[in-house]
Amino acid sequence: MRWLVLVALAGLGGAAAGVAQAPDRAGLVRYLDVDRDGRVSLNEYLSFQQPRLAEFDENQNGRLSRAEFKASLSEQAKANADRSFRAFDQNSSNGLEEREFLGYHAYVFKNFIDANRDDHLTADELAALNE
Ligand SMILES: [Ca+2]
Ligand SMILES: [Ca+2]
Ligand SMILES: [Ca+2]
Repeated sequence: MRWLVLVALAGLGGAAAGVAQAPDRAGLVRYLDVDRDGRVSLNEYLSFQQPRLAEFDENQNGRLSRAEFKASLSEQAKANADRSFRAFDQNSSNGLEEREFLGYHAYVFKNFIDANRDDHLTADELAALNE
């Protein structure tokens, strides 16, 4: 299920070519679309991202270090990992707690994934990321 990780995509530079490898974008939207309204809301997207913090929190201290955060990102997003980490570590704890981690992903969703800014991701918007 490599493509599920790819939706975690989202470079702050906007490039998300990794999604081009997704075999079935409609299937991906269906997977994330918990309330079955045909679109992925910001909350549905963040619900997908939330458990990924624990998944990449190697030393289980409840926050992602710079290296752990970087490991959680797609290849495209890794290029901006240091800048993103600094920007979203708002309490200067040198780690991203859940609120900060979700803040990052909400920012990415709103600015790079949800093209028409209606707080929902559609298969069309996902396809557009390839262009
Ligand atoms: Ca939905
Ligand atoms: Ca922090
Ligand atoms: Ca949208």
